[in-house]
Amino acid sequence: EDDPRPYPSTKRLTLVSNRLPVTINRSKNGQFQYHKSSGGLVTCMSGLGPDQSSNWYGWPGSVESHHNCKVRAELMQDHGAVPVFLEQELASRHYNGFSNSVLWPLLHYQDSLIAFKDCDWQAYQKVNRQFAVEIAFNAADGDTVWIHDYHLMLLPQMLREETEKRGKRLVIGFFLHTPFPSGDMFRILPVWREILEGVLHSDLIGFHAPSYDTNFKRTCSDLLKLVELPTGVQFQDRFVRTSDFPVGLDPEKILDCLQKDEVKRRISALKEQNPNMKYIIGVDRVDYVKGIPQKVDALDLFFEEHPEMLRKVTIIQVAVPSREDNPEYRDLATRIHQRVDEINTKYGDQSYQPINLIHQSVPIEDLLALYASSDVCLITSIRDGMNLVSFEYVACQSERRGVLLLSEFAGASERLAGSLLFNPWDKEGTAAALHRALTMDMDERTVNHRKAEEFVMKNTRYGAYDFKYPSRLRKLTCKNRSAHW
Ligand code: GDG
Repeated sequence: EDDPRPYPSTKRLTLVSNRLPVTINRSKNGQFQYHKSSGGLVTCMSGLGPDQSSNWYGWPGSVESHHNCKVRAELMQDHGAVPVFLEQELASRHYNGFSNSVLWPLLHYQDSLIAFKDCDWQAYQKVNRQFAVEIAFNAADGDTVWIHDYHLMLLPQMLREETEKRGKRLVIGFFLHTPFPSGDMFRILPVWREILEGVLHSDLIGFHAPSYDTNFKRTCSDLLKLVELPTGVQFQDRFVRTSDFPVGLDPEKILDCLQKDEVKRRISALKEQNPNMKYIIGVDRVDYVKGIPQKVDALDLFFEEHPEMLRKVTIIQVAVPSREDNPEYRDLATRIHQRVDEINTKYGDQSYQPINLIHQSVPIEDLLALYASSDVCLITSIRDGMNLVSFEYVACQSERRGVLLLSEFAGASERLAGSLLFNPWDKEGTAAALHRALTMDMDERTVNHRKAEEFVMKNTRYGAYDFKYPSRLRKLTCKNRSAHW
């Protein structure tokens, strides 16, 4: 790993993700406005310093083509972002089609939701090729390119093809933000070979959890008959390193924000509103992988079994709208509303609603005040690559030392010692875990909180990115150079 041979490196890091971390809106007078997007990928990458993230490629969303030049200039100048403009139908087939209706359910073990269409697969290939052509055109020999997530699994291969044509050599890393399933699941995909080989053109492939890394290597050896080693797989004439690199937060940013007067005011307001109420917080995108219906069913059972908890416990569930172009997601939102209404009617009245559903995105100040004021955080993901909400809750709990109730199907469960793990498919077990969390004494909560906090505070951008990822990417790939290039 410490190969001393020099290799060309411009020390330039290019990030690539399907969406840029910036959302574009138009003001009433027609001006373009740029806002930081929210979501897991943006949260975990926002710790990168400006020097390193100065070059980020991605789709900026739909922009009328005659504005492309202006938007490109503004994005590049003010946000270090390089837009890859996609034609609308192509973008939709790539994103709503193959990415979110095939790969997303596949990678999260939801085989009944996979809707494979050849036209979407064609669009996926075209979009990956367009990214490859645009990045290859601008890349310098020796650049490091760090590709993110399941929308761009063909990009490592296509980028090699496009750069080799131009006589350039890149160091390519790929990070998957979702789980990687077992080979038996993965082989459902009619184009499993193309996707696996596409990503295997990386130098280093990263996952959130050791189990995803193991699944990936085992899938490569079972389906492609590659030689599997503890540190990676042999593919064609190169050794591809694979490992787990758990993402982290920037806890200092969160702690600073908690000190803001407006956040403190919100925390006091919540306390004054109802001093004896215990709060359970849930923060999820409205996505079937987050297990919100399972959560609501378990809450129903919990109140049925523990009527003494009524009026003493309130659940605040932030349900952030997501992928609303997809009917599956719209139906899910409707079902959640219906079930929450049923429960509030069954157990509540005008003065008390056990579940407070906030079906919108909330400002970060409100979110942090909610985390800090809650006695329990309930995460019921039926599958989740990592789950950063669990980290954020822990970071906000140094005083209250609330209980993190975490699904064993979230990648975070392999990291956060001190959390209370449960199976979200087991309604009785979930309700029992909830009761245990709400009645746990301070001593036990303190011990548990410290264990989880240790990981969240150490596994920061400094540990995970500045040192571990890009520099390892550069180092680990030295040895491949003679063989591959
Ligand atoms: C994917 C993977 C993996 C949420 N609501 C609001 C808001 N958020 C922020 C949270 C958190 C982020 O969004 C959600 O991150 P998660 O990791 O929990 O979930 P996904 O969005 O599904 O992320 C996941 C992640 O990528 C990173 O690799 O962990 O497994 O599915 O930071 O705070 N932020 C604001 N308002 C909201 O209403 N401001």
